[in-house]
Amino acid sequence: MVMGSLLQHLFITLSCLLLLQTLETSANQTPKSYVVYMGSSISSIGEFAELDHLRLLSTIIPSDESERLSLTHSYSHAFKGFTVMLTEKEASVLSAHNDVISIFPDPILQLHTTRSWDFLASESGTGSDHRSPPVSSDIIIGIIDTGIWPELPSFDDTSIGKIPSRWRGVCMEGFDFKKSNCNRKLIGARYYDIQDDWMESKSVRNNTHRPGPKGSPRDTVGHGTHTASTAAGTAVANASYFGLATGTARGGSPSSRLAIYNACTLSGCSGGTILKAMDDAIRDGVDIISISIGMSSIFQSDFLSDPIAIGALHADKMGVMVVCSGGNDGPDPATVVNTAPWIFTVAASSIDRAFVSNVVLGDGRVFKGSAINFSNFTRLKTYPIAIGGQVAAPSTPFSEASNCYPGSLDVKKVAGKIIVCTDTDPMVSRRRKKLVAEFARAKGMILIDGFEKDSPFDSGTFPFTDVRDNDGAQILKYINSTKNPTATILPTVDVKGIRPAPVVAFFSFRGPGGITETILKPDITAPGVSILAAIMPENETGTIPPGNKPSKFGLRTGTSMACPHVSGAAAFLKSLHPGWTPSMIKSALMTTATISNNVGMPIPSSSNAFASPHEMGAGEINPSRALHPGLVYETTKTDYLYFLCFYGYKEKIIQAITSTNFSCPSGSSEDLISGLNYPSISIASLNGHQTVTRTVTNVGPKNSTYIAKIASPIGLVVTVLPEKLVFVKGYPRASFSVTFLNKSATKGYKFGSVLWSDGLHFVRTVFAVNVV
Ligand SMILES: *[C@@H]1O[C@H](CO)[C@@H](O)[C@H](O)[C@H]1NC(C)=O
Ligand SMILES: *[C@@H]1O[C@H](CO)[C@@H](O)[C@H](O)[C@H]1NC(C)=O
Ligand SMILES: *[C@@H]1O[C@H](CO)[C@@H](O)[C@H](O)[C@H]1NC(C)=O
Ligand SMILES: *[C@@H]1O[C@H](CO)[C@@H](O)[C@H](O)[C@H]1NC(C)=O
Ligand SMILES: *[C@@H]1O[C@H](CO)[C@@H](O)[C@H](O)[C@H]1NC(C)=O
Ligand SMILES: *[C@@H]1O[C@H](CO)[C@@H](O)[C@H](O)[C@H]1NC(C)=O
Ligand SMILES: *[C@@H]1O[C@H](CO)[C@@H](O)[C@H](O)[C@H]1NC(C)=O
Ligand SMILES: *[C@@H]1O[C@H](CO)[C@@H](O)[C@H](O)[C@H]1NC(C)=O
Ligand SMILES: CC(=O)N[C@H]1CO[C@H](CO)[C@@H](O)[C@@H]1O
Repeated sequence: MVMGSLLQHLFITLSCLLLLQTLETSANQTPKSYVVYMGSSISSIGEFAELDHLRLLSTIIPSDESERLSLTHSYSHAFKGFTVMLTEKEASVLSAHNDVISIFPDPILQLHTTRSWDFLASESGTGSDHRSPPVSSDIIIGIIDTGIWPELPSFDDTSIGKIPSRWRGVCMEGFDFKKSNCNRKLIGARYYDIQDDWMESKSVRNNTHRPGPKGSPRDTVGHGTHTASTAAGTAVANASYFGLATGTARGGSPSSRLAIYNACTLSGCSGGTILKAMDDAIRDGVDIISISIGMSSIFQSDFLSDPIAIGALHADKMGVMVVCSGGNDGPDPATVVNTAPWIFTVAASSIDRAFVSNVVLGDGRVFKGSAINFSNFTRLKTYPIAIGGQVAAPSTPFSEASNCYPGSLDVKKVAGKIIVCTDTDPMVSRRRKKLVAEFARAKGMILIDGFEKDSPFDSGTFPFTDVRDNDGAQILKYINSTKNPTATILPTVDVKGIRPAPVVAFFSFRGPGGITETILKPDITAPGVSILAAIMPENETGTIPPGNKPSKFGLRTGTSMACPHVSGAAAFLKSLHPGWTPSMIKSALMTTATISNNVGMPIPSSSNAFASPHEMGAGEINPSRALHPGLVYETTKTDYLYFLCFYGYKEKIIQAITSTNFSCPSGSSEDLISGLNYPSISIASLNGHQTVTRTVTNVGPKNSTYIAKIASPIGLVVTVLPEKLVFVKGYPRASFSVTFLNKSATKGYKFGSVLWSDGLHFVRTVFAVNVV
């Protein structure tokens, strides 16, 4: 009814716009999906906003294409805007409209599991005992991901209390998903049904083709179930992946509630849909939003054309914390995504567990390999072994066959042998190499020094292992030295207590930020290699050891797995400090992060003996220490608005974002961002000297005195003023300045820290200074 009268109204409006129509019809362009962002939402009445949006749209879409007057999404709770199909020309016309802050093509965002979709292994958690009190908590974590498999024991609600009365969300029914699938743990579930339309990028949206048969909160990918259980899964004893990584599996905050927003498919997520899920989650009443998804590091856009950054800005404004993974495009510098200062950006590290699958040669020598396989080989029987190049298909170069490229192996020569492949070309993933070997009927495969060696590859029942370069050389030498070389690959065993750990993972993105270097990114590191958590039970043949049922737990790797560790830790802090704002929680986790590993040395990365803050941010999360940080940095809403001013957005735009008459300070420039009250410091270009100020809030004992200790890099003089902060009752805040002076530094980034301590608390503020 409403639509009918609206369309009539639109018709009248449109007849007045004859000129514009003619212009538009002549533009023979294919409409595609655009996100239109219009700033803060004043009214929270959704349908009115939608009508407003349609009215606006009717001014630019020609009347003979009125079927295109249809919004894919309308945002109205935390912010205003919509997603719609437009031609490039229409988008350009709309961008000039007064109410429009930004308009950008709906980007494709990626799930942040490892590039090759390897299924990996290990134990969740950080080894600390912070999760011990199993109290029921009312903290709600919103997971924007691929949905949920609700029947798993990780989502059992037996020991959990009533649903918090402030919860305003819903449990949507869908394909194979009933209201009864929600419970006191899984308190909400929504799904968004536009993906198919969007993925096929249909030129005209077909409105009769509404929710597809698969529209459901149910996870058909596995990613969302894993991240949700990592953040807040109920403790499950005796969890394992077919006997590997056995232990109690539990989320970072097992007592918290989960609200599920299924916004993605295996091939990715529409930015407009992520934004819709964020708008819903904020309205529903979540405390924390966890997003293990992001744009490509190659095609990053500015903060107001990035759906996650837009949604997170408004979330923060409403007191909702947003935690994101920073991507898996490491180890190249400046590959971090989700870098806005109001986002908590998480890097990934290994834990102290490895999966060992050894190679035994015919001459009895044993070489250590890394992989997860459920092979039925034993030490007693060996198989012929050959280098890929020795079993090459006709007219295939030796090097291609040695890399086990698709189509490079000769089935007749391969069948029954274990094949040794090298990995000098990262473009062909080990998953594909394994398929190539398997297809050629190899008995097994040994990969020498795989690029993805950080994370053990799950080859299912196919015997596979990844060996280091020097061991690989020995194996090759053995093959050359014998007429009938043989070998076997032993089934995987897991080894605990691996040292050193953690290590910042090879795949984990690196800083500095590509959009601005004035905020240090990543913020923090958490476990992301071979994490054991709930998975959707998979039936694929070749992945399940014979005689087993599909596993309820699985091993996954990526910054996707690190992000929910931090979301869970934040929920844990919030449950014990309900009054803390998102920035206080973030500060507490950052300034108390661990920087040494399990052998008492600085945490390394896959590439360096000491991981730099561009690799690990403030360090590895330590939730129990974060409970009592002593001092915290409160980054205020005004700090974030100043950030937008300094970054270069016009005052008018910032006023529209906030619906206030906010004014930017005079003399805005990007380097001033370094002076905002962030829990770390980044100076994008130090030319001589620069001073930044910070203000800390005492959340520890009322009367405390803190003394500064500075760790300066060589060539820089770093001074803190005052060097002593005295807090008394009633005066919980104190400010200080940090001055960086180039004395004899070489060009490039230098790192260090300012450590405030009262003898009980250690508040570490890490800095990165680029000397130019
Ligand atoms: C819309 O989709 C439905 C179902 O796929 C189809 O039957 C119908 O013909 C389509 N309509 C248009 C206008 O394409
Ligand atoms: C866990 O497994 C062990 C050995 O298989 C068994 O003894 C124990 O009872 C199990 N515990 C639970 C809680 O199922
Ligand atoms: C191992 O399993 C394969 C098929 O999965 C089977 O063909 C083979 O005979 C088994 N080998 C042993 C030693 O059990
Ligand atoms: C093995 O022999 C081949 C040729 O016979 C040679 O090209 C290769 O370098 C040798 N590899 C090793 C590791 O000795
Ligand atoms: C797995 O396969 C079994 C038997 O083929 C079937 O009963 C079960 O429903 C399947 N499970 C899933 C999750 O597809
Ligand atoms: C800003 O708006 C507030 C009320 O919203 C008003 O009191 C104040 O005078 C305005 N300030 C300016 C500079 O316009
Ligand atoms: C804290 O300091 C204030 C002012 O110096 C003093 O009056 C008060 O007794 C002190 N409290 C404690 C617990 O030391
Ligand atoms: C730092 O200062 C020293 C001494 O003034 C100077 O020699 C050096 O070139 C400066 N470093 C850079 C990178 O400009
Ligand atoms: C982890 C795992 O399931 N390993 C198995 C590999 O295969 C051998 C032989 O079949 C089993 O004994 C292991 O349990």
